[in-house]
Amino acid sequence: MKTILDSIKTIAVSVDALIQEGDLGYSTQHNATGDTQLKMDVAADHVIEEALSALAHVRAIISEEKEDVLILDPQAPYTICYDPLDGSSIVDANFTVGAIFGIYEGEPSGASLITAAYVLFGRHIEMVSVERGNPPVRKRFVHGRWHPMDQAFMLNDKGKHNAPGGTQQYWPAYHKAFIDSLFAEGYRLRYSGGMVPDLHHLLVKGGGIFSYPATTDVPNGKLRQLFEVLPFALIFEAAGGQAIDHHGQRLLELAPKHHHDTTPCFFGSNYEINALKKAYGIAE
Ligand code: P6P
Repeated sequence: MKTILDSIKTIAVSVDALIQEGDLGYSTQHNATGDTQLKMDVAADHVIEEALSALAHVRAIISEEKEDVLILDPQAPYTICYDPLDGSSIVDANFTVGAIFGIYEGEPSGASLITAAYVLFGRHIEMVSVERGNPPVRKRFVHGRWHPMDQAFMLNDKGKHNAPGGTQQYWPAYHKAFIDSLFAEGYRLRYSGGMVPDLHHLLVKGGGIFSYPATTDVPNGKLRQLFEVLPFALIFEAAGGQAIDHHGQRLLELAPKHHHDTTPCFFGSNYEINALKKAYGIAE
């Protein structure tokens, strides 16, 4: 696992250089979800594919930017699912974007996710990783070295920040009432449209809630299970928080039928997640 995480560290430097070069033009290609790809999306995906393909013990790699699975070694144990440039729609505004990696042992699912990592291409390159275990091994790579995260990035029981995703006009009424109730309690809005910085912000600030509900325009949610949702579910549970879907099921209990499946998702501190369950009529 160290080799894979060290490879992601090296990948981070290369992708950051692509972002700094800043070719914001659109390619002529579309990803599996139908989004038009930035040339930067395609270039970042290529960098990551090359780096991960050189690793041992990797059965397959699956990119959010590509329809198909790339099989490398059918006898190897690990499948790496990644979103090479999450939030590329906000990179032209010079917002912070990120990359997300899920390392699965066997068929990718919440249960087989063994390591999650994300990279932030912000003021400085930062990487956070969690290796499943009891306790989980949580590490942060910043300013050129790995830092153990004993008490850092642990969520308080209740936070102060509310990161509500999705198009509000398409939210169910009970979801809008829930979001408004948090603001009525004095929560501050912190939402950039980039999943990685928005969730990292909650981890750094000790809690709150990020929500991307089922909406009338995306009834199964927008965020992809294998590349985005499940890695952050592992990270948030390791930080003492909760990560559930709109039925109240732990996201780490999901098993997508297709590798591009999405899900409504909620990540956050216990108080906020329990309040959401109540608003959604989910029995505790
Ligand atoms: P919305 C970026 O496109 C992304 O996939 C995530 O990074 C982000 O959390 C979400 O979509 C934002 O979606 O519909 O709130 O703009």
